[in-house]
Parts: sequence; structure tokens; C-alpha cells
Amino acid sequence: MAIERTFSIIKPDATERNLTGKIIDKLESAGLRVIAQKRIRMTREQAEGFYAVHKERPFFGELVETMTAGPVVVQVLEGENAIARNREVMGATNPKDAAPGTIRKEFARSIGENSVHGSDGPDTARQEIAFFFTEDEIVG
Ligand code: DAT
Ligand code: MG
Repeated sequence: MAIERTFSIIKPDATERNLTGKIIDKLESAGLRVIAQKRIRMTREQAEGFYAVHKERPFFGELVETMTAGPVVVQVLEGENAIARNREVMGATNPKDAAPGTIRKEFARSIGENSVHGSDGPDTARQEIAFFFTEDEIVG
């Protein structure tokens, strides 16, 4: 299995409840290494650009509000099969459907405030990493 990189966000609902460390523990325990990380406040423009693929969806306004409601922690994760592995440890988008032990099952408040983002494929992973990080900020 190839070593991959993926992009992750610890969302405002989680930073607000001081869950950053618990979430990182879940990621690291799943075999993912944090090779870049910073805590930022996402601007409205960044949130709209990052989630542009969803701009026609009925929840887009709520999504942008949620992502700009407080600080986020953006990360690059590296590991074997990192993209799928991260999606697995995150759990389903709706915490009601998330498997036991996943981040969203344990921590998410709702489908909108679901604690984490993770890239869904190799192309989005590359784009999303480049959206928030320069190469020199990534220490593999
Ligand atoms: P995921 O974050 O699991 O990749 P997605 O890409 O379909 O899910 O949606 C992006 C985010 O948008 C999701 O994490 C939370 C929000 N969202 C998705 N569906 C929603 C809904 N029906 N109501 C409110 N927010 C929603
Ligand atoms: Mg998605």
C-alpha cells in the first residue's frame, strides 16, 4: 500500500470544546502522522472557496457559518492509505450513521457540526493541501 498524504480540518465545534488533542490522538492511533499543522481562523472567502463544490447545496450558507464560527486546526496527515484511513477514523458525515469509536460518533454534535473534515480522494487531497499549506510548511 502506498504512503499517501491527506488534508484534515479540526472544525470550530471541536476546537470550542477543547477536543483538539483527543482528535489528534484518534488520528495518530489510526497510523496517521501529523506532518503539518496550524491553528487559524478561516475567513468567509476561504470557507466559500474551500467548499465551492457545495455552493449550490441548500446547506452551503450554514456550512460557511459553521466553518467561520471559531478557530480551526488545519493539518496534513501522512500514512499508508491515508485518505481512506482518515475517512474511516472520521466516520460517516452524519454522526447518527457513524460507526462506534469514530471521531464523529464520539464527538460530533450534528451533521453540520461534525468536528472534522477529510479529503475524499487523491485529487482533492492535493488541492486541499495546497489551499492551506506551502511545501516548506510540510515536514514529512
Ligand atoms: P464530508 O465532510 O463527510 O466529506 P460532504 O463533503 O458531503 O461530507 O459535506 C461537507 C460538509 O457539509 C459536511 O461535513 C457537513 C456539511 N453538510 C453535509 N450535508 C449536510 C446537511 N444535509 N446538512 C447540513 N450540513 C451538511
Ligand atoms: Mg466531503
